[in-house]
Amino acid sequence: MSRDGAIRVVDSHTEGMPTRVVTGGVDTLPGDDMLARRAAFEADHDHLRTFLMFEPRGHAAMSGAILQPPTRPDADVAVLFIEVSGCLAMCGHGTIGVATVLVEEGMVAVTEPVTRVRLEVPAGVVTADVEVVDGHARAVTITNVPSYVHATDVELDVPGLGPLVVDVAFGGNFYALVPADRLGIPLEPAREQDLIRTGLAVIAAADAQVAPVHPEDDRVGGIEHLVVTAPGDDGAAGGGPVDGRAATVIHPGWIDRSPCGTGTSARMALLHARGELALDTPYVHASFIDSRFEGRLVGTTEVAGRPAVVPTIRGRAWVSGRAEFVLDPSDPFPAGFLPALGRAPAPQRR
Ligand code: PYC
Repeated sequence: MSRDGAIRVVDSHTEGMPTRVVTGGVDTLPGDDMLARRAAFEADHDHLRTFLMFEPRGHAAMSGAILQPPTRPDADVAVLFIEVSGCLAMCGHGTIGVATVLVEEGMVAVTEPVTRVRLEVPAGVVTADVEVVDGHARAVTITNVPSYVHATDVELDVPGLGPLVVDVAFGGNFYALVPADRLGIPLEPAREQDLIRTGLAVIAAADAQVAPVHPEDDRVGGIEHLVVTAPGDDGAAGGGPVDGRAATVIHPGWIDRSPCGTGTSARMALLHARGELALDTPYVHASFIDSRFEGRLVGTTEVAGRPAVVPTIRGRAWVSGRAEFVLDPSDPFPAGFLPALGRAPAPQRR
């Protein structure tokens, strides 16, 4: 896997959140499944992630997906999700971005009105039903991995904040969830830095004090995300009514521009467990920039004996560019830098 060869990407954004889809230039990773391949990538190729995600080629809220051949017969394409924070087990906005790119670039057989793509991700297999009109992707509904509540009303001791009660749920990744009014910070873009500062303290406390591990695979665990929630409203500012609002704070320091597909799944699992969201009921979730996903719980199931739900998330992505990334041997920043996240722009090679 050479970084000196060109890496081909198709850039997209899902409801405002980027997915840089790597379509060529990265070899097939070793490993029997996508969690093993994720471990191999983290051990030997993480420089490719920082090369593509960090500045000057990316930015503090960059995220992406590396396409791979599947390891299992029930999937069409495999995906490794990369972002500034690391490699995710699952990513909802990224899945919508990947499915859109596969259709728009003609990388799968496209059928109208719906093209179904089965994607193998580290957390399992998710299906993406792409609504296609005149050859173009108009919206994508993903059926996520089973989601469940890990713990409710956990009292954390958050340094600098004191005791804080949160819930923890799994929606493809583990999420801590807390109402914004409990933090005393409104979900406004102008309060982004306050949300990030406080959110990171809560994430660190939740990760250390709850330390969740998926009961079916201990390679999936830890908390790197916090969904700061707010109730629904009539959408008077435009865009129509919503059932809930959220800002998803992500380690090491950014906020999802989309309503976060896996975070929406975790929130819907929690609402269902509380008797506040019935099956087959649309749940419109708005991000902190007011972009929307429509979630829905389409069934119940079990995860290692725990009650779980099957969420779907419907949203839209747009292709925004096509590029080839190359590394000039004299480029002093082969692994990128990210001052916003404390990764200093010190030259890494001269
Ligand atoms: O949409 O699931 C999501 C997601 C995870 C991290 C950023 N977006």
